[in-house]
Amino acid sequence: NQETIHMPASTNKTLGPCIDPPPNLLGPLRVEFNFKLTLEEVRKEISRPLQEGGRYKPPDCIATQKVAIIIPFRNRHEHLKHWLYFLHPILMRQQLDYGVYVINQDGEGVFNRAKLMNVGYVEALKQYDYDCFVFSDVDLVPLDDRNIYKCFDNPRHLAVAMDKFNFRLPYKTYFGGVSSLFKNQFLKINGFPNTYWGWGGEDDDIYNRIVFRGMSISRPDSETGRYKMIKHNRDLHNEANPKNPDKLRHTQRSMDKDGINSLKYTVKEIVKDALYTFITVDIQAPA
Ligand code: UDH
Ligand code: NGS
Repeated sequence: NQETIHMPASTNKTLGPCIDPPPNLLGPLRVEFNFKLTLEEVRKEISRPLQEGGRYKPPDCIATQKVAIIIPFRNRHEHLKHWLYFLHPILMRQQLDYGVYVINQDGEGVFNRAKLMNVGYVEALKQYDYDCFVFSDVDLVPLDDRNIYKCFDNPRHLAVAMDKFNFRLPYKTYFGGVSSLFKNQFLKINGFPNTYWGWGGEDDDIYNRIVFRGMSISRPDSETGRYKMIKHNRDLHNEANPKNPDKLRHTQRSMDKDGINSLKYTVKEIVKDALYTFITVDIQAPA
């Protein structure tokens, strides 16, 4: 004698945890960078499920991680528009509880990618209790949505098969492009170096830090980890710095004093767009 209890779905408000893998992924994606939409049109098309500042939570399950996506930035608005257009739908399908933080270097001084990413870590934590940090160049779009923008048991390198490297790693210890670290993994390596001005080497320094702290690198396979890069010329004020390669010989010694514990900057402005939080910072760049 069985009793059936009928409960209308709408009254059952308790959400369960999101399941792994997310059920609505598409796998390989078609990505072309030639669309003519304006940023306003991109906003109209994709901002509806988002909260102000480019924040999202899956509506029907509880995500297991809170993910801050940090983009080091200056003067790449066209790339940012494409990144937002392609990434938001992917991140939503991945059922992430996430926010997008664009860290914009103020002024015309020498660019510093790793220092901007440190700033992103600190500023994102002021907004929400994030436990995972994904660091992404503005010009990289994944070609497979099974490459999940979350954190793993070891620091993760996500951009393992970029088109510009013929869909392979350029070298075994490459850690550039897109990576993710749990908060505790990031703190274990004292964050990223602040002293790599200009182009080159800061990603190798981060790799060294991870190894020196006894961790290894987690990676997707080379099918899942495919990326397309938006083609561009070298930026102004981000020349290859010939001093940077040499600094890599000293990571083990320098990492305890150059990192999140020595970070100094000032916030000039925080703007919450529908699709992202845009934080302009003075990082005391040399002229
Ligand atoms: N970035 C900016 N603005 C800059 C410099 C760098 O936003 O002025 C950010 C952006 O997120 C970019 C990332 O830093 O994706 C990495 O910088 P990068 O794109 O300059 O590095 P990459 O190795 O290119 O991709 C180096 C120059 C390649 C010239 C190739 C000419 N065909
Ligand atoms: C290495 C750089 C890395 C860089 C990688 C790929 O030589 O920062 O090339 O560069 N290391 C040093 O300069 C010490 S790329 O082919 O994308 O221009 O990420």
